[in-house]
Amino acid sequence: MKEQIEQIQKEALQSISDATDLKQLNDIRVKYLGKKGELTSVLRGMGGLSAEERPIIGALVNTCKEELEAKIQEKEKELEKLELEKRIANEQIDITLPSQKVKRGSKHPLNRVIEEVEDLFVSMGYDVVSGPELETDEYCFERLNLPKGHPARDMQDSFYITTEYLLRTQTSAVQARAMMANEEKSPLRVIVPGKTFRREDDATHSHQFNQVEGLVVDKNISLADLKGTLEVFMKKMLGQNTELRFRPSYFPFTEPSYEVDVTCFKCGGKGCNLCKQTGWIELLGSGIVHPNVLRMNGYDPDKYSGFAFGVGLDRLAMFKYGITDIRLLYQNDVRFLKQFDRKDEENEIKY
Ligand code: FA5
Repeated sequence: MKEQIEQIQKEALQSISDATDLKQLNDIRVKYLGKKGELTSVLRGMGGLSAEERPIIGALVNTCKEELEAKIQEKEKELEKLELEKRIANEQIDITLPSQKVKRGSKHPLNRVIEEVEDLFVSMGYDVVSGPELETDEYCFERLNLPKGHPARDMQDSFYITTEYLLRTQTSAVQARAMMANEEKSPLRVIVPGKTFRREDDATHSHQFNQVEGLVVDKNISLADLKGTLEVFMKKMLGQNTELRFRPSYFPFTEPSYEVDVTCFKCGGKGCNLCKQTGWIELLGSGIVHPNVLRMNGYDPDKYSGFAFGVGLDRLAMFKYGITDIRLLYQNDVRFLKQFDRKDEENEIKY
């Protein structure tokens, strides 16, 4: 029996020393020291020994057990330390590696145009102001010389929410707001970019679109100021060779009034389906602020005059980027939007 114990001890010590992970070590513990383990079964077989042999063998088994337990504990610590080192090594981050490329979207063409327009006018000393998209009849029409029942209201097919509230059809609503908000009735120079809404839908008309309103009120403002401003504006946005056509028109809030057309970018002026064979596309409405509008909003028309314009920003984006259908601007088609990725913008965020 003594040899059997020594044999078990030898084998067990060898297995403990060979163990490479904690699971293996636990299996060894069960195999030799567990309830059904090899040493335990030796103890069970001691019944057949003589009274003299029993304490000797008993002591031998116990010493062997103690030695194996001590060795297992020692090995356990060693393996735990190794596993920790391995884990730390695996989790190590090489901070010198280049980072993964961050996937970024691109700026929407409309936002690009709005930002460009804002930058230009801010550089000319204008303030950028805003007003509500859900507007009152009073500000959208009445304060702009368009009383209830005025036939010119038919020029814009409106989305009325109640009899008093509508989705604003034009950023001109903010003309009245800006004049009313200026309590000192001092000179004004503002632009108003924003969403507008009308019941229209085709390749150049959307039910939701964007306009930028411009309003200047000061002493001695004339048509020359309006023309000069629009020339600078359009040439900056669409290129120095851009041709403008001032066409007499009618808006109840300006007198005289002009619609401004730009050469059709698709056919270069020859006539096509986009420009309805005219060679021109209408881009904005403008004029000299009507004295009634100045008066209704607290300015003395004998002292002050002004000019105003309202530009379709969607149309401007279409010109600038050669987009032939306005609806593309609202469909969020990634294939369309991806075309506006720009290298210089990729460098804006540095990692
Ligand atoms: C107006 O909205 C006037 N408030 C403009 C104005 C302002 C005149 C200040 C005088 C003084 P009009 O309805 O023409 O005018 O629209 C102006 C521009 O908005 C148009 O030239 C066009 O570029 C754009 N626009 C109008 N309707 C739509 C539409 N449904 N979809 C896209 N763009 C449109």
